Amino acid sequence: QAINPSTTHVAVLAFPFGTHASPLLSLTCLLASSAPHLTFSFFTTSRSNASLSASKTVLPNLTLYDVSDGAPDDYVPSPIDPEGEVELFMKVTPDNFRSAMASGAARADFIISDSFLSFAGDLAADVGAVWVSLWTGGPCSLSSHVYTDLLRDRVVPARCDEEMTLGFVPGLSGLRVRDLPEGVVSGRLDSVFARLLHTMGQEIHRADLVVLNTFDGLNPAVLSDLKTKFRQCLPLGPINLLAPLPPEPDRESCLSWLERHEPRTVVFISFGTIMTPPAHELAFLARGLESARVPFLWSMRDAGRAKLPHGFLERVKGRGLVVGWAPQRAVLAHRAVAVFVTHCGWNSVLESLAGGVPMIGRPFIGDQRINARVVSHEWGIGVGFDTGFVSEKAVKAALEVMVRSPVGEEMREMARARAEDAACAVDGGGSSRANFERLLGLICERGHV
Ligand code: U2F
Repeated sequence: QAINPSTTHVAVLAFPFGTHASPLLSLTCLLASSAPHLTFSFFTTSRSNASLSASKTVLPNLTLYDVSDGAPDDYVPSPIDPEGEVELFMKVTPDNFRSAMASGAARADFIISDSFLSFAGDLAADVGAVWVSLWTGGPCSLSSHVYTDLLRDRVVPARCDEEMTLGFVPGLSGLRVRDLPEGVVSGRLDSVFARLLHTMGQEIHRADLVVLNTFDGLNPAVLSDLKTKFRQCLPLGPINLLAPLPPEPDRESCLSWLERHEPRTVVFISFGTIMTPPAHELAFLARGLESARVPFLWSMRDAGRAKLPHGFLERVKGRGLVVGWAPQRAVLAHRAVAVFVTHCGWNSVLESLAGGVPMIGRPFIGDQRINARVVSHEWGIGVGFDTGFVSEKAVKAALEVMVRSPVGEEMREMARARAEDAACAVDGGGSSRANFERLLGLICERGHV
């Protein structure tokens, strides 16, 4: 598509793994539909483009482009080595983006990138563009990467107490060493992800604007500290409410199944797009669900089904529905759902919060432990299994507390209050809506920050 050089051109660069590209594309769709006279180009890998539901949105001023994923044609991603494909992809950056940008579209006036892609700062500088960096996770995990050097100085893994709290980092006093993403102070500090995130934490302040998928008031202390670190910091989330995606198809009739249940009685279970818990934990969870005798909806990929206890699906027929994919946002907004058993990926956390649903967290990797701790200890809307589902009895007890006890009801009340705050933030006059308008205004005026 030929682009008129006098039109402002916004190039958007996505990180194509996990649920990173999706919030970036929904924000891009909202910008493009709000500024029909500007041109937007969205760059990600062909597989990522194909998987994005918003990619089916047709906007005359938004074009999606494929960039190379660096993998050989016959490459099959390994479920036990998710870093493998990230490594292949990172090896071909930034040239894959540079060549796709050169072949497809006019010079960019704005580059909006996933914060993981720190090289976008140089790409923007090369062409004199404004660099907008979007952190798709929560503010506490961003802070752990911005303060990685300080954390490494203070926390010596060999001698450190995992329970030590992080009071020396502004806003993180409620977190413990054990909550930090691997690669910050523990695990392999030279892994692809550890290096990528360390660089990100050092480079992000160069961005003209940092956009966050959170809202004012949700984690006030850490947010006010981050605001001092960046030239401009615009929290405009939850993006799932600000710029809602088209509804997910409900191929396995989850919503009509939920309709048949009383309000706040169903347990929803999903561990996101990357993780499947180990077999022994799935067995504890399945048996806990069986013995608590609660209705449940479980989104489970094929890898999980094979690990379920023998005869489980037959025994729970009628009470439990196990599906390959659920329309999660709509499920969490449904009044029948009482609690969400989650890995605490940031999108899932925000979707649960938006639906006023408290959580039972079983975090695995990256930012998930921080998110789980924030949910349970800072917002008070969940309980956590941070060392895994350890027994059927523990699972049953957590389910009973969350579904049937006054404690669970109290947490639902608090979650509903958070949901109202989130809805107000994106509503007209709310802080996230105002920050979105500010971003839009800057882009429309081709303004420099
Ligand atoms: C990575 O997270 P994930 O992709 O594993 O998890 P989430 O951020 O929670 O996003 C999962 C999305 O998939 C949707 C769900 C979320 O929007 O609504 N979904 C669905 O619609 N139906 C299903 O049956 C199952 C999921 C990473 F692992 C995390 O640590 C990060 O926090 C995250 C964001 O950076 O990316």
